[in-house]
Amino acid sequence: MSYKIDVFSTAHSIQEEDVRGKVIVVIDVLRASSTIVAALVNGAKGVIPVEDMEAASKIALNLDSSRYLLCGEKDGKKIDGYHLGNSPLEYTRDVIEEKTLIFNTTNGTKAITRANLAEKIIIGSFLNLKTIVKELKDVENEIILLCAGWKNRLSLEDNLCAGNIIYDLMEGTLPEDASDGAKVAFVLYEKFKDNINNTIKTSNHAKRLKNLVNTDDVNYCSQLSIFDTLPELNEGIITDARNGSKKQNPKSK
Ligand code: 3SL
Repeated sequence: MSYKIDVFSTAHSIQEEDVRGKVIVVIDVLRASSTIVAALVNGAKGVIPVEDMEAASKIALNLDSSRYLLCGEKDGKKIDGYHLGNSPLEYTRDVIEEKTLIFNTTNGTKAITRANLAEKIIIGSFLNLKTIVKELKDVENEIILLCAGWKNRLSLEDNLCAGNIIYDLMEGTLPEDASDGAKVAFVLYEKFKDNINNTIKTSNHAKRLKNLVNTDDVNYCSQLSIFDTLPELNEGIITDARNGSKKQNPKSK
């Protein structure tokens, strides 16, 4: 089975014309996509990704304050006045169950909002990788793996995750005519596939986080396919598509 698949390495590298009609998987391993997965696993009603604090405040104004939480980070740190930061470990059931989370992060939620005009947007991470691959198996449209990166620079862990998705989707063989982005991610994954956790630990972003949080976040986000959540953005809110909101794949094989 062959797929048309490309990889963008930063949130800012993608333009409107790159996403139209495509199926987009947004990947921000450290930590936005992993946190979205954890939030849905632990019963959040939905996650509203926003580009910045202004957009977050506007949405909050129209919601009943007992039903939402303001969540996210700036430069890795919880934003002043927000309920939660961006550690997946904060998103425990007792805190977030049945809440709508307004989620604002430096790169991850920007990547999601930039993909807005895509045919379908799903959120990928190592935590739900197998489910993402299963979902992509049925896709006929072009697939874009949109890595969030960090402030317009490539992040190793996002590209590694993209490579893992491609590797599993293509069953370990990449066709010669694959895009450059797919080839780079695939080869990266092939090189490091037996040592994902340690490879992520050596990434720039993991080092950056080390000064802000302990290594538990990195260890948590490196776990492979422990959840079968399928976060999908529909009408501005991300929910688990397995719970009934699932849109048909635009063109299924
Ligand atoms: O950039 C982002 O969206 C975040 O995931 C970055 S951090 O892990 O919270 O620093």
